Amino acid sequence: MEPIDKIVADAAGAFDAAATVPDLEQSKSRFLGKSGALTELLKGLGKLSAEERPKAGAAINEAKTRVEALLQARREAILAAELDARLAAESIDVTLPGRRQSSGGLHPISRAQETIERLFASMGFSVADGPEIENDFYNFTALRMFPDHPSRSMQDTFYVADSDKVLRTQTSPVQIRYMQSHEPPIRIICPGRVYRCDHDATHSPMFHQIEGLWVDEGISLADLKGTIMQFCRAFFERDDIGIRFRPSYFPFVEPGVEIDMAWERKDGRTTYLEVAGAGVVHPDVLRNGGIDPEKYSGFAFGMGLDRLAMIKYGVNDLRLFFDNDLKFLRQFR
Ligand code: 2NL
Repeated sequence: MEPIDKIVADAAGAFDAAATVPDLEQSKSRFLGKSGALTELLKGLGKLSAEERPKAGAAINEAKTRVEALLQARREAILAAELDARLAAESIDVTLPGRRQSSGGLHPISRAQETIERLFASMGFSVADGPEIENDFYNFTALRMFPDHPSRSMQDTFYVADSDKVLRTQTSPVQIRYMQSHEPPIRIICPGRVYRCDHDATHSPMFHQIEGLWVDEGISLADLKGTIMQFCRAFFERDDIGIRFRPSYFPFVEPGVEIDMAWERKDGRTTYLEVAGAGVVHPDVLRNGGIDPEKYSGFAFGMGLDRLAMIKYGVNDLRLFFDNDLKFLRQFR
């Protein structure tokens, strides 16, 4: 091999061995730099004879062109390889599903409560609320549940130690407070959390109640029946629902009733579901609320919100509402 061809071959080998552009520039100077192999050859031209010189010069220039072409080819190859590596490392799979911001939703109990508030609002009822930690007077005494009254032992109450405070066992205390601070006509519903020492498939120590109260001149059980019927038809979204009263006892009403809702099943038979306890407000309870029972009368009712939600949404175990299992809760979004 001619020395000049050896230089070109050496350059090709050196360039191929360079892994990065800086490495490549280092190798370049060995061949094309100030004291590079080809530059040295050019410097030697002067020692040649006049007739040898053009041929040798042309050969050196041709070698220089080849080395420069090799250098450029290798430079492009290195840059292309670096780009490929980056593209592979930083690639984005545009076919992957996006990461969505998941949206929350109302708990089914809250949804049922809002629906009920809206329905009663359309019948002229306001929403009232009050403390969940009550004192003995508002939770029991004002409602004619005296210290030795069986009603107090009927419900196992959470008492706050060394005080007359209890976790309210129903939302009636809100209604007593409301009567004390408002003149009739009074038309309110009181939704909220209530507490009793009870825990099984159908009882939770915390549950939700909605009580209602309508006090005005001449209010009777007929108004109660119409109100509850309207409510049930709107809430359960069917107009074939009937209402049945059964006599019952609650110390805060006289007379007292249990209200059953009747509806046609698919097989044509009528089923009854208990939806509320209710009655005509006892005169002493009106008095405790600062209202004259000679002038005014009223009805009151109490419904279990959790139970109404179970019936409406077809839920068969009360505890599902309180387990906070997202698979269950997402069905109601
Ligand atoms: C039930 C029974 C009832 C009431 C609640 C009430 C409130 C006042 C005066 C009179 Cl301030 N009554 N509330 C009346 C009868 C029944 O609830 O079984 N609820 C789930």
